[in-house]
Amino acid sequence: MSPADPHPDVRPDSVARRDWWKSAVVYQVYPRSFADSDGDGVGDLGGILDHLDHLELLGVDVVWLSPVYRSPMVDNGYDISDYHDVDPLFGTLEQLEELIAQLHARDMKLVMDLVVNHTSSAHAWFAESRSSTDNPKRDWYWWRSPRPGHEPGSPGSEPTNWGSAFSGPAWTYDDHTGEYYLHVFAPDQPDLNWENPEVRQAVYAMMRDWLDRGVDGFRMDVINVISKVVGPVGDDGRVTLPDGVLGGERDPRWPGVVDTVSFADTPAFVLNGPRVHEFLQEMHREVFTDRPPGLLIVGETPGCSVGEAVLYTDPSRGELDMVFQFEHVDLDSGPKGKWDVLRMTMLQLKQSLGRWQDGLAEVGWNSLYLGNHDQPRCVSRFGSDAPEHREQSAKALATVLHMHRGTPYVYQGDELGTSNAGFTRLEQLRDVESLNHYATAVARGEDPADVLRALAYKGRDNARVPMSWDASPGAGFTTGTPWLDLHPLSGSVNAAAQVEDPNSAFSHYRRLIALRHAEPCVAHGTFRMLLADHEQLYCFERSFGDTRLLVVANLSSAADVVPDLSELAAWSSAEPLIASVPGSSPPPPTRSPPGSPGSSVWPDRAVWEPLWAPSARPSRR
Ligand code: TEU
Repeated sequence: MSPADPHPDVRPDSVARRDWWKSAVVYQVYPRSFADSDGDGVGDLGGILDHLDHLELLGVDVVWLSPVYRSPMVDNGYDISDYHDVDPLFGTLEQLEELIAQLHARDMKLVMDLVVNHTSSAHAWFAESRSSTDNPKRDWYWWRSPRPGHEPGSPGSEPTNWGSAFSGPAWTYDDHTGEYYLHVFAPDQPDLNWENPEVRQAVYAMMRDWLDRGVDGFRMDVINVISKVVGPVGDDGRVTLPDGVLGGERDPRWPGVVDTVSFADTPAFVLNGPRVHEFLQEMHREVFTDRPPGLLIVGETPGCSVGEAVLYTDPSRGELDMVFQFEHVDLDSGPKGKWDVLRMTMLQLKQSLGRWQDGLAEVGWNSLYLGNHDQPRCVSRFGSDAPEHREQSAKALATVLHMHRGTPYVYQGDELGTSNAGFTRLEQLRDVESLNHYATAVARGEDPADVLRALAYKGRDNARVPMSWDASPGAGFTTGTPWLDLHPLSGSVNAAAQVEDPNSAFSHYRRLIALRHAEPCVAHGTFRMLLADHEQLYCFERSFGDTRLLVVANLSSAADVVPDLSELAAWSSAEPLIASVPGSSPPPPTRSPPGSPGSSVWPDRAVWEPLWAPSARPSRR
């Protein structure tokens, strides 16, 4: 290290070992919807193995595989009944091992999704726990007595007044032993009791087994929910869980979930709980210490503030490498929650992401995402999926995301500019969250058409529509009947139509990913927002040593918005590096010459439109 080196911690040798994921791009595969190799209409491991060329061509470094473990599939695999095996719906353990080997042979890594806040109610641990009040595993889950003075099992007799993220109370009564168990999500997803050291050791042992099998890390589902707020030990010798205030304020950190009309605000008792950092540090010690470098631990952390994220991702604390925060995907949630859809502005998006860039500039690291299997399609939400704008909008959003400081995540299909599915009927939906919400909201008197409109805009099935590989009748996804209808645009918006086309969304993603690999400024440069108050342009500067990059994206629907060059005067002679405008795409980027005055990712145009035409807006303010 030379004394003059301004970035001693990111020299290439240490990058290769420790911080490799700063210059990496992750691709999320939702196996059920990726590719079906056996014609049963459901995607599987064989389908993923068939499409590794697509991932390699795109240039991604890591595959995050949503759960393929044995599961009753109440929540499409986020309800795991056996952590050590693959569900037959998806294939076999041998195929998973084959996938690991083939990804490694192509210089890609595999990060497994892992759900350890809860198991499936069909897991053997839960069967034992449920069997009797004195079973050794009874305390592996949260069992509590009915509220005194109430008929056990009747509404109001739940041990606390917490609501579940998937509608209804967070407790389910089990008349076999006359007690309730806690589930922050569906009743089929009982929460593990992380207060119990045996639970934690069982989880760590299972994680070590997967690392021994060659996986390269984990995406830890709702990992900041594992520590609950507990009260003093009660008469039954178990710690008490406190009631919340009914009708109180919703916790602004997790507006996405929980009906606070009927229930107290659960997030206050389960998010970023008192022992979460202790548990994560223990997990890190027990699972990752003494392993060769090259592993990745990313935590899904709804309701995580910038301050919490710094704690979770400060390398010196040994917890997580990066987190998925939810602030920007809750900008369109109103006071009544996720389905109370608000219009948001591009300025809000910019301010939110900008705050996270600043907040993690010195310590910690951002995961960068605009969509995943739980979110609507990013082009329909943050851009415009109008026919005349969709492709440009998708590209511009990609430019903005990939040029931020952090590790970008591409959700399957986003690289094709896939939009929302345009659901119009309840029968088109499959997701437990959406179906439960519809039933609950309509039962309490909401207009079914309004409820459906909100589900069509924000429902998770949007992201779960099968991948469009080609224009054939099954979209190249299946030869059978797909478990969820194919995308209405699969005939034109598909991989086959895009991979060879230099102006496609796919090629644009390719160039962005290649630029991150080639240009250290993208991975390691500082971030500075420009034109911070501009309502149409998303503009920022990255800087690293002698290299500077300018990113300008017009996220409005107006074609003629141009930056005020007096503010960007220093850039007037910069060479465009990547542009998403058809016909002007430059060749794949190369590293900028040392000492060059600057390279730019300019100009980049796209669109920003109101999310809803006024007449169709399901909820407003
Ligand atoms: O999601 C947790 C989460 O907070 C939300 O995104 C959730 O999906 C819901 O949409 C809130 O409204 C994780 C998984 O990503 C999700 O697929 C699972 O359903 C959930 O945990 C339970 O395991």
